[in-house]
Amino acid sequence: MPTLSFPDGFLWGTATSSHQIEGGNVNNDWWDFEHAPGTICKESSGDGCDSWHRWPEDLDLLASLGFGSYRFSLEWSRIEPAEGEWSLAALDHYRRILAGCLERGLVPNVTFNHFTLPRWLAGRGGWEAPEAPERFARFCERATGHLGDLIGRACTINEPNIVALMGYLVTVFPPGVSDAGRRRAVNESLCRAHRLAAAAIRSGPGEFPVGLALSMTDYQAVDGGEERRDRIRRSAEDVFLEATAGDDFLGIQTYTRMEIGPEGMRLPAPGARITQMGYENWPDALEACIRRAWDVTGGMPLVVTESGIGTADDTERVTFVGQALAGVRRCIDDGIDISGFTYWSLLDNFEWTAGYVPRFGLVEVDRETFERTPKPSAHWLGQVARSNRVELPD
Ligand code: GCO
Repeated sequence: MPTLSFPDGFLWGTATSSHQIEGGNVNNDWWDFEHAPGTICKESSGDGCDSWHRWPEDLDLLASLGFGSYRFSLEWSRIEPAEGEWSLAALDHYRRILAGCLERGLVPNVTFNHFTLPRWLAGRGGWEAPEAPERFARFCERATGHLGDLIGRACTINEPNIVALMGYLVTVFPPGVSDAGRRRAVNESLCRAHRLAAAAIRSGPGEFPVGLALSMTDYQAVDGGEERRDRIRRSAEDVFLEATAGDDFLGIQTYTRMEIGPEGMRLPAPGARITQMGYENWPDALEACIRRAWDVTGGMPLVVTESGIGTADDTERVTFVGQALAGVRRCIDDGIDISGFTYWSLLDNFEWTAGYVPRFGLVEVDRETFERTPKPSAHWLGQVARSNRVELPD
């Protein structure tokens, strides 16, 4: 059995986001999107995994499994429920989670925005509102003032490229429109929001790395699709990679590859292995995206802030992660500065329009009792984290 060891200090963690696990986030744009008449959302986020109440259990699990870090997000709509009105109780709640991480030896990686916007801002046009980047930066400043001394690492915005693409072109995120010009404008607004937010977070208490969490896909040109691929990749990734100049690190979030011919994106070939998300099971995508991020940013320090698979077959999860990690190890061998791997996700949770169907979790959650049951993959990856080594099947 081949064994891959990782450098000392390599950080193993898992990730979640507020709207996907907390439950009861009724004051944001996603809640409205889930409940709109004729919505394409499969179901309401509802109670989530009830992590608003059960977070100590989540942290206990993580620590006892052997992980060293936890990535979670702040719910803006709870902290600033109306414009300029700050909930100290909500900030204290997140402060307790941060302290809970530190008590258990988990490095807390805080995401300031993971897809959801407070209703008051969404009502004014969300990221299209001219004041949105400044309002976001003000939120970051306020939250960092309350929490910064306990933060271990910060991501400003989660996958801004997906927010713009899915919300303003593909129609599966709020506000559900398809308009290339508006998508471009939202791209710009999000890049600006990232830069203002990074500066705001840096100016507060605490000393920790600040960066962006970017969704990256292994876009592969086929049959002469190079030009088309480059065009797609430019607005989907490159404009954001450029906006990371001056950051402390880049968070890479990769799930799959996509083949692009001269006519555009292709569906997976017949016979390809498909995940519950409808895209291909292609673990090597992670290595390709790490290498590209390293090249395009001219050597920015990297962390995998998300990678994982939606599957009902937990054995497939272990195989997928093992193969993805072999790619990470090859990148390290080639001198790429990559210092952590964060599995998406700790829990089976609310997967946006797809509801609770896709199973990304290392831990199963009973939908009625909220009881958590670690899957074999949780023990496997926890052991990897503990030993800093991966035993790959032959
Ligand atoms: C994203 C988000 C997560 C998803 C995960 C699985 O990458 O889209 O960060 O919220 O749940 O990616 O699709």
